[in-house]
Amino acid sequence: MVDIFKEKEKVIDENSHNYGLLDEVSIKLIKKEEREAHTTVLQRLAKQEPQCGFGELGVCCRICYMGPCRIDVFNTGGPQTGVCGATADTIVARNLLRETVGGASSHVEHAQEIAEILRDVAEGKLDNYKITDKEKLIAIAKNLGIVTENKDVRQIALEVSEVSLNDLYKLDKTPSRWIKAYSPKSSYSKWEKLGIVPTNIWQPITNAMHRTMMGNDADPVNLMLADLRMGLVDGYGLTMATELSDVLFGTPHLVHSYANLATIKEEYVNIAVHGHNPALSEKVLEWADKLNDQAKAVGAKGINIIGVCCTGNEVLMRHGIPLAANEMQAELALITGAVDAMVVDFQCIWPILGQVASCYHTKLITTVPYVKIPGATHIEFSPEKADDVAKKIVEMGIEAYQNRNPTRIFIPDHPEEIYAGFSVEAILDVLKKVSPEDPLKPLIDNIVNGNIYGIVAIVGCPNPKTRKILFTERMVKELIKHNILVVVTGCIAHITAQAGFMNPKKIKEFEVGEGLKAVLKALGQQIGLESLPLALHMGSCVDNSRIGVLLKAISEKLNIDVSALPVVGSAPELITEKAVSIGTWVLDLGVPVHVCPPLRVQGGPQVTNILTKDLKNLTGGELYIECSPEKAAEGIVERIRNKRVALGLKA
Ligand code: BF8
Ligand code: SF4
Repeated sequence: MVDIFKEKEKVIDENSHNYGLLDEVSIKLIKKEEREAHTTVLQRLAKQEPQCGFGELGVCCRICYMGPCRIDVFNTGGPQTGVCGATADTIVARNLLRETVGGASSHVEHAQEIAEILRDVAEGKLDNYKITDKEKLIAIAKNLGIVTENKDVRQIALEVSEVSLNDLYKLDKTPSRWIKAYSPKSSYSKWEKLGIVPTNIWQPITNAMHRTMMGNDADPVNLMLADLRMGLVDGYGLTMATELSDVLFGTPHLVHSYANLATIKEEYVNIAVHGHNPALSEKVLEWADKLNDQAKAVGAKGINIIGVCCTGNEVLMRHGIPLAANEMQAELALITGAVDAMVVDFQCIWPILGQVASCYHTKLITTVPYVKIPGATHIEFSPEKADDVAKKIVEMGIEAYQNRNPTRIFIPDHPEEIYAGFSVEAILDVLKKVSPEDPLKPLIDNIVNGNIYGIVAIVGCPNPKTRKILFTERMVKELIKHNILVVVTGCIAHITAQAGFMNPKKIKEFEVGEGLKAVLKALGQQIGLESLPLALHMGSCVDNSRIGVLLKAISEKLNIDVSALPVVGSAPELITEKAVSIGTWVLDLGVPVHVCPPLRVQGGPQVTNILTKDLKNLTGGELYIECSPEKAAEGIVERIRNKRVALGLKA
């Protein structure tokens, strides 16, 4: 059950590297890292293997000091309960809920920071940020039930920020306005029946930590309801963060750019932005522009900003900044020897970056008071100080550029061309060219006639375990053969960008179903491309909310449940608790969710049953665990086929 990645493994080299199917450039950089930094992700992974089977199955508990305890799920005469009497299912459910809390907390705190900036801008306390997309602000206000007539933009922004912050922290028990406004009606009524609609964010989070302490909730079903509620808290965070970021920094529209580490430019000062909060990266971009001449004065051709992980997605979507590296490639970016500064905020910043940066001239700069990394320079960011901080960061990059060691530079060739920026608004703009009055119609018609067999949202992370078998690339290749429209976010967007799925010119290199090919071509030509890309980049991980907005629109237009739509979510290379909480929200919405590596629930038969079977009758969601890319694609297509049959569509 646990040993899932055996199939394609190659021999492990003398430095504990199992390169699997990784490409030559990555292997070259990893070897360089071994020589120059004496650590690599593959080595660190190999040293952990075999990883703890109890942990993988979710039956290890260290919640109290009578433990740690673990359950013998194979019934070989070992313990069937922990010291306190907790069963495998209780332990699994408690662990899962705590994981989901970790992810949801990340997203709601992200949302809160953006909402506070909006409030301060509206109150006139911050003049270094502005309301960029007024139209979107008004649309959000209307969604939230705020009257907009005869009010100026600032007043509307203030009311939106107040509703948002109040929604997060209010004490009364009225339902959250954001959740109500942004959730598909059919899903919402199911949540009401289950009694899982949150009224704020702090209470479910506090309660989850409380109830999972030793000696509290031991009922797996009750715990799973709390888990589903936590998924809604997460969805809240995602949606608020994305919508309000669009107001402040602009709603994404079609952009042309490049992907992979070849976007690092030797003759330029290279500054990498890494993390999640556009409040920081937007300012770094601004100052890179202002200080370009300063970079020229020290002999560089200018400043080149490159994007890493989700911040990379944010600045790509809004400004066309190159998508250089996913989370796992962040250290490889440093290994090129040509990144002069890497500035980070929160989430997905591996601690190893401090150690690796110290082997080069690179300045690693942390900016968030609760995210400090040994070996990094800390310059505290706050929206009030944003300009000073961003200026200082760019200046540090320019200074570091002068300390490069030219003998240590290796930058790969051939950046991959990409088109991105597919917010819901951008997708609708394309569709409006075909059907101005009813933009969803062409999309729905093509789903009905089978040109588009279904939609699969592929989201989440680049796990070294699954990178070695190129899980995402292989799965996408199978899906597009079956006329599946693929939308992507997060680090999966980096992976698909690097693999050529966002380059319309490369469509001919893949085996693509005829229906899908025709639709992408027809729509792409409406906006001057030879085709839309095979993978539509919808943004960062918080931008998964854009997929939620689209699902709501389709389901309400057709007046059918989200769970009936031929749509599946997949996190094929899951790493973080955030991916778990996003997946939980998608299950809440009523959409099947494929994952690999397996969610750590398989040691709890009751919990596994709830997620893989019972949920279908509750929200319509279904957890699907499969760790062969081809089989996963098959299972996903089968689920879509079943939904089509149930709708009476061509199977
Ligand atoms: O939030 S995809 S590794 S960077 S968790 Fe992290 Fe996963 Fe990347 Fe963005 Ni999302
Ligand atoms: Fe063991 Fe129970 Fe304590 Fe967990 S809570 S460590 S199962 S005694």
